[in-house]
Amino acid sequence: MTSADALAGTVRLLIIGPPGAGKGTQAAKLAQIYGIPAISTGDIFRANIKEGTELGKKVQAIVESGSYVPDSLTNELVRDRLSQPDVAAGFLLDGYPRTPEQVDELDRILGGGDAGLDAVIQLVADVDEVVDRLRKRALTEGRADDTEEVLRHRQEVYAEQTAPLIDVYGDRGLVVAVDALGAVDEVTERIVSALAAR
Ligand code: B4P
Repeated sequence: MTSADALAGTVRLLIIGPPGAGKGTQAAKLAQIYGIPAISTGDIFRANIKEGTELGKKVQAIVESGSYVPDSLTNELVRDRLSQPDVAAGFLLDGYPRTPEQVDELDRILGGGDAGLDAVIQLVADVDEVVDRLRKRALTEGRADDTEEVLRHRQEVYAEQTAPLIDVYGDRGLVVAVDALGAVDEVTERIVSALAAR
């Protein structure tokens, strides 16, 4: 049985964790394994900034400061993305929802019941480790929001606004917590096994 067979049918996943936990890294691998698109709001914002679109101009300063883009802009973007035909067999959300208002909006978009999320993958990682990863990325990719001061701010914003969502999804019985430390492939294997065991 393949990993995708283990999750037969439509697969709607969310990956959540502090900045630097490896969400984007794991999302790309899981999308390939399950044959579903990974939807990263961070990537969509960065692509718009790079292309100089209207949206990109609106969000550039916010993203580069490490704060969250207003829910109104983010929700509209995700609503539109989840109306595209390629999500029919499922999707993996990376970095959305990040606030309680975004959770409510996602519930509205998915319509609840059987069409809701199947599982929420929580990447668990120590702050020192993730800050170290992001410092390394600052050197290799030069991302504008990976500077020391912005990194600290992003960790704080995550702790205040996004960490509480784990309890919200925990109460729904959806959270699968996975240790995010170790080699990239090991972490992927842990996630796939944990999802198959549900
Ligand atoms: P994101 O793009 O989601 O940024 P992030 O939290 O840092 O996650 P990222 O995917 O980059 O890091 P990852 O852990 O994969 O968001 C950026 C900004 O966009 C936000 O600050 C905000 O302004 C805005 N935004 C996005 N979504 C929003 C929303 N819903 N609402 C409002 N605003 C929103 O990887 C980090 C590094 O670790 C990588 O360099 C990787 O190579 C490395 N790594 C990964 N796994 C590893 C492993 N196992 N071992 C060693 N290194 C590893």
